[in-house]
Amino acid sequence: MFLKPEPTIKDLKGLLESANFTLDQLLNMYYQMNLIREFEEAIGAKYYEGKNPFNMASGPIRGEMHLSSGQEAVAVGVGGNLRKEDVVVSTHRPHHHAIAKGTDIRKLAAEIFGKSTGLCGGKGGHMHLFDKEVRFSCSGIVGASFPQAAGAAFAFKYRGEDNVAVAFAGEGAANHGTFYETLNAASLWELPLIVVIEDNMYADSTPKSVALATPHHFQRAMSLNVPSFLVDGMDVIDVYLATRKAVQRARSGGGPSLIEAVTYRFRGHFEGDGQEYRERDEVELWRVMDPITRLGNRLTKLGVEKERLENERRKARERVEDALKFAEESPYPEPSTALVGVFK
Ligand SMILES: Cc1ncc(C[n+]2csc(CCOP(=O)(O)OP(=O)(O)O)c2C)c(N)n1
Repeated sequence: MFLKPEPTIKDLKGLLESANFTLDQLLNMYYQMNLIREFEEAIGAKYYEGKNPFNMASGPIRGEMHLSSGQEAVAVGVGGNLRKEDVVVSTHRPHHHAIAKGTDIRKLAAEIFGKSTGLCGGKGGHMHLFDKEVRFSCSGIVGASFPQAAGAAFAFKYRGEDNVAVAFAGEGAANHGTFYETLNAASLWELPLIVVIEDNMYADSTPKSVALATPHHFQRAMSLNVPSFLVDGMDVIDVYLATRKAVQRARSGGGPSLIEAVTYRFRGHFEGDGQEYRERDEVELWRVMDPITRLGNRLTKLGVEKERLENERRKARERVEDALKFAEESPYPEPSTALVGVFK
């Protein structure tokens, strides 16, 4: 387990001051992380409606479902450094990245419910989100985010735009050939690419210890001359500050970086996963490092009243309730539109 020790309050204040990082920014991150957690937990609860006995083809949300509870700090720490024009390419576990990039959560929820008001008119579903507005996309193909984001980064460089492209991926995806090929090309061509590996230690049910020849992804990236950051993925400040350096480097023509964020998913690989591959105690141990509680505790120590934090949580919950209501009340796509927007 890699986690950085909790800074003392004096260290934390010094860090915020030296990094020119304000309390308001931290509070906004607290809100964003709560928004993601509330969204995911609400989707998780809805997912099980009508699935007794468990059947993926029944209920208001159908198909597979991969949630990211526990990994919010990675999405928010990275997203906090991005502009609307930057590109984010995500994976089969995409909701936290989409929300942190600024996707409208009503349209996101509607897409997950398969409704016509969704991001893709209800035809993509939870794993195939596409949001042209904020330049966000994802797919269920493990390892696909690397070359896709590199393509966007190439386009930015070619056009002389100072935008960056971010590829999120799990540690399992980093064993795919696309990881090496992309980092090699991006390093050679100095592309404004940031590869973020969310190392939650399991690829489906396979622990990283039996699949990776090195404990760290940055070792592999550095062999291709890609500067890398090893961050505590349960600490939004650590993720934010490392990403800031990577983004500055990319925007100023310095080329790609890798961020290795050590994190944990509190829920199974997919909803319905029996999770026999890991001990309950392990999950409980990681829950102690919950990134939202951790940031909340720091904010309290920095003088933010408990009521203010509760207020942020309530605002997040209300926005999620509104989004789910919108999604549930929206119509399904008309059968006559089944072939609209698909390759023929
Ligand atoms: C090319 C490809 N191979 C296999 C799969 C099946 N699959 C879906 S998710 C997954 C595990 C991914 O693990 P990781 O990249 O660590 O991401 P995490 O689920 O931990 O977020 C696998 C093998 C797939 N979707 N695509």
